[in-house]
Amino acid sequence: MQRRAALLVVDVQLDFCPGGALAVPDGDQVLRPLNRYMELFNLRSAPIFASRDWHPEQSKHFREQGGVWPPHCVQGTLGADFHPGLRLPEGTIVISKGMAAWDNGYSALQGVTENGTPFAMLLRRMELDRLYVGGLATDYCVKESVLDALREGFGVTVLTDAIRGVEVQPGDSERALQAMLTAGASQATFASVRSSL
Ligand code: VGL
Repeated sequence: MQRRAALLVVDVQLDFCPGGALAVPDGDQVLRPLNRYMELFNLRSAPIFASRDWHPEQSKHFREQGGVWPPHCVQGTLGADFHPGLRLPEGTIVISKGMAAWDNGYSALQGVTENGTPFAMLLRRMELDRLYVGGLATDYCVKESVLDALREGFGVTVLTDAIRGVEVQPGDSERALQAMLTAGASQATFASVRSSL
């Protein structure tokens, strides 16, 4: 593997899993593959980032304020917690996004660490040049994070066995994947990542 690769786990929070406020169909199915990826990256001493939607109570992202989504992942609520089945290794760096009332917060690349460091700046500082990306949801936050990372000049590999989509319209996830690939992302599944990392 490229020595400068990292794993980005996008928004595996209770509100995006079955029973949550904005449940992604089969969203919890990403847990098992992502746990394997995290174990692998951890073994290879590659950094692991976990993004989270971290909205204020009032957000233009929410229906009540003119947005399209039911309230979800409000700071400090249970629904904003990472799914308890997600085994985040010690040292995982949490990236919060969507924290301003005007901010949809789709892209993890626009997020910040707990110290307030912009994620993209941190990636450059750590001299990372490729992100392996899985999580929720394929057609929103995964897609926007991947497109943004590509725009910022990072290589991106989409982990197609570790993503699920909201599918507001049937086919949204497949279209999102095609858009990511067209923009320059690669795709991979566990066996090939393990042998190349
Ligand atoms: C997301 C819809 C609304 C996501 C966030 O994490 O993909 N989707 N907000």
